[in-house]
Amino acid sequence: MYEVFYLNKRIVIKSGDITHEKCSVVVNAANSTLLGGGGVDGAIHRAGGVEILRECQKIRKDVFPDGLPTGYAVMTTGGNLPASHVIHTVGPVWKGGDSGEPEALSMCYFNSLKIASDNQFTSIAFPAISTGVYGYPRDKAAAIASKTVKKYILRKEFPVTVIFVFFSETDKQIFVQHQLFED
Ligand code: AR6
Repeated sequence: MYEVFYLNKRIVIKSGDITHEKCSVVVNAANSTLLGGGGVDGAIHRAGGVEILRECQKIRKDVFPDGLPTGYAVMTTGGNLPASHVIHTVGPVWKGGDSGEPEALSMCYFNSLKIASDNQFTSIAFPAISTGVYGYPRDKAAAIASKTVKKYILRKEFPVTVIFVFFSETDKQIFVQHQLFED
């Protein structure tokens, strides 16, 4: 289906399977164990292979023995994915919106973008973090994601392109209706 662009085409909105995305780095909506799960996490580990899991296990052992906190992000190889790397971030579980969920979700995007710019990656693809099993309402998540990404990339040269990959056309449309890139 057709793609939607914002901010001089530095933002691309599309639907599809993020594991097929040919970009520098894809973001994984992980859980704090970093050891895999369902949804996009399961798909990334399946498509990327065991090398990703091995690096996640090493990060757990060496840096985050108690698990990766919500809002944090870490990077591994992309294994067999077209993307060379994966950034794993832990989104907030939706509890009604008054438990710091917006700030935590914004941190996921900010910390992932920071890793991408520190590594001078040209392109990064995000799934709709927290909007699956973790229950974050898609309209509210769209506002947070777009505001955070816009603010970041207008100040930075890298990543040049930020791709939002939605699993369905409907999810893409909800995002487009609630994004704040043009504000
Ligand atoms: N490509 C793009 N988007 C996808 C794909 C895919 N292959 N698969 C699912 N989505 P979720 P969360 C969308 O549940 O809410 C896992 O078990 C999906 O439609 O994957 O952050 C983890 O291990 C939804 O919009 O992540 C954690 O335990 C979005 O990705 C927990 O789920 C996120 O849905 C994290 O929950």
